[in-house]
Amino acid sequence: MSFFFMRFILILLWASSILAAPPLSLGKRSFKIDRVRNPNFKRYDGPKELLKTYQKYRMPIPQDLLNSLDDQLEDDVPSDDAHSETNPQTLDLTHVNTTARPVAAIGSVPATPANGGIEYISPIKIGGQTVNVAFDSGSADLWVFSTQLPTISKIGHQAYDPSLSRTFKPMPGANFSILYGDGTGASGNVGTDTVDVGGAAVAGQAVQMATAVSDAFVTDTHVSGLLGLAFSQLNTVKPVRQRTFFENVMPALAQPLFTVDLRRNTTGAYEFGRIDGSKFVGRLAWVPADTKRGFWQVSSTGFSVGSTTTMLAGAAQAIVDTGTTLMLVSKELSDRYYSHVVGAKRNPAAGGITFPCNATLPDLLVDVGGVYTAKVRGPDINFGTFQGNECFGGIQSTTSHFEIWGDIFFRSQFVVFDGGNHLLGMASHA
Ligand SMILES: *[C@@H]1O[C@H](CO)[C@@H](O)[C@H](O)[C@H]1NC(C)=O
Ligand SMILES: *[C@@H]1O[C@H](CO)[C@@H](O)[C@H](O)[C@H]1NC(C)=O
Ligand SMILES: *[C@@H]1O[C@H](CO)[C@@H](O)[C@H](O)[C@H]1NC(C)=O
Ligand SMILES: CC(=O)N[C@H]1CO[C@H](CO)[C@@H](O)[C@@H]1O
Repeated sequence: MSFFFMRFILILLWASSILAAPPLSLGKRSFKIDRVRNPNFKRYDGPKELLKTYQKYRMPIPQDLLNSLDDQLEDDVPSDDAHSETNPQTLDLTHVNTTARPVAAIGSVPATPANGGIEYISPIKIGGQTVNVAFDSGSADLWVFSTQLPTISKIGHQAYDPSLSRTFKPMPGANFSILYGDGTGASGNVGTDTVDVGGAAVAGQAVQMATAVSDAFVTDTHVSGLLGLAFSQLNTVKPVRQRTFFENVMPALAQPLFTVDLRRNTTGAYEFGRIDGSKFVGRLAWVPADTKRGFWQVSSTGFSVGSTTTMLAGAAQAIVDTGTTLMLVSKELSDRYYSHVVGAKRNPAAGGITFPCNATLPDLLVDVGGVYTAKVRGPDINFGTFQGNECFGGIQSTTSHFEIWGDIFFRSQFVVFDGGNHLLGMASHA
């Protein structure tokens, strides 16, 4: 039924552009994408995830981590020059393209998270073609594998073919190059097409078509692109930065927000335009998000560990990032936390904290915005086996002055990203 409806919308769109009719309005609706656990399980690679996070945010990398990853690094570390592509910029929206048009539609799309929860993937439709992408609240590019890639890079992937789309339009002279830092980068050219995310659709959305992707993306056949949910000052399209899917669809949504429901073992969801009250317990706490650097950033006043009720002071700024697996916190917090874990140590072979896999992990309570205490459940902080009986910590220390709260944090929290009011809403998962 939903599939039928979506085709109906596309045909209407096509017709309406021919007749130069006013924009189609179907009223405000909300949309949902289910996310399910991926059966293809990959060995957990904690050090690699840690490196990815440091590099995504251009943080200093500890020497022992570099040593532990010696072989991979030779191929994967991009140059400083390349890094500057993703350098957070000051707010300047004057060069952002604003001609895309949100279109209300309805439907839902099945989704498949990958690699045992290291990443979560969701299918989107571009010009009617399904592509599985990872949603990333820490970046602002929508790029996908395209048929322009060399055949060998496309094996096992869904490559978007603009020549088969009636709604595709090239954007002459535009190009992009994004490097997340771990070799998971892409570059190519740009066009626009109708992008449908579980029923929420934008006509004329900028779609960045890869003509080159890094090996790490080639080998990860679960993911054929990324959909950035941060703000467009981080977008890498040149000469004119492009607005994100969420920025474009927001005016058509019942509420100007999306919600993130990521779970360790069970199906989760991204929803656009509505808050599903059955997904969380109690009331949502609303926290102002600082978005001036293009990220969803919150402040934290402190934390506590386990059943200790006294919060320890420790002011921090944190970027809330669905595209990062681990949770990077201040060294002070990390040290305090692991002082409660018997056998936890900085493991030179891992370049991060490991502990005996049978260790009991206490909960971490972390303040958000001075108004909410998020409980990160102990068992969720075990990222998985590193070597033998040593497990890699899902919490590691930042080497920068800000923290990155990735999927380890989301496993216990239902999070609302309110783009209309620049707020984050949080509550414990139901
Ligand atoms: C702006 O976007 C529209 C469609 O969304 C596209 O046709 C146009 O080429 C873009 N303009 C620039 C300067 O990027
Ligand atoms: C990308 O576009 C910019 C601005 O139009 C241009 O200066 C640059 O040479 C282009 N890069 C490539 C690799 O085509
Ligand atoms: C964990 O396993 C080790 C070795 O098998 C054992 O010595 C230790 O007592 C166990 N610890 C816990 C908390 O079960
Ligand atoms: C039902 C199920 O898959 N449970 C798993 C949830 O994740 C933990 C940690 O990876 C496993 O130990 C459980 O078996």
